[in-house]
Amino acid sequence: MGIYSRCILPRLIDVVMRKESDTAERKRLVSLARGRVLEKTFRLSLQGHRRKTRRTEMKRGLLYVVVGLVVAGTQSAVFAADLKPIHTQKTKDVVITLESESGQWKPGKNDFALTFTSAQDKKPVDAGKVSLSTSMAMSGMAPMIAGATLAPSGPGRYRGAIELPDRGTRQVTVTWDGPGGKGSTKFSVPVR
Ligand SMILES: [Cu+2]
Repeated sequence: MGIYSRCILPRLIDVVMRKESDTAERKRLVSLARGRVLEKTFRLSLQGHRRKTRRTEMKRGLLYVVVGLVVAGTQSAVFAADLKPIHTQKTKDVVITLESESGQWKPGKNDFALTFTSAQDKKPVDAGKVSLSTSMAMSGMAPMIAGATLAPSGPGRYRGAIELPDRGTRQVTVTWDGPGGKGSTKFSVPVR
């Protein structure tokens, strides 16, 4: 977690995302931004903003909102046996099902499960190292990106959690690399 969730994420939600009227100002500042302190210093003077951004090492113009969560082992109690599908993605070799208790993603923290089954015989597939990331295009700023690291929780089954700061459709990318093969696929999921 750290600085992103403590400082940047709340600011992003309060300052940037709920104020459509600030679009022009936001664009101006984003073009001056050199890094991650952009949102923290949003309300300070431009002078202060420049001084602070100069200290950062990230590239000019980049604004990252990256929240990676590893929740292996700590969330098993959260899940009941019954999960509802959010999305089913068929690829050539595997069928991937994204599930959660409610069957949909909402703003905030979302626990979810991913299952991999063979497209041929419907058996669980050991997908090895699995990752899931989401991005959302935002006007006037760099895309919002959030990622989750997944932990195995049974044959062909993985669990993770992701923090999604706001509503809107996410482009979801799932990648896997295991004895059953490797691959990646994209689909979209609404957050509502
Ligand atoms: Cu967003």
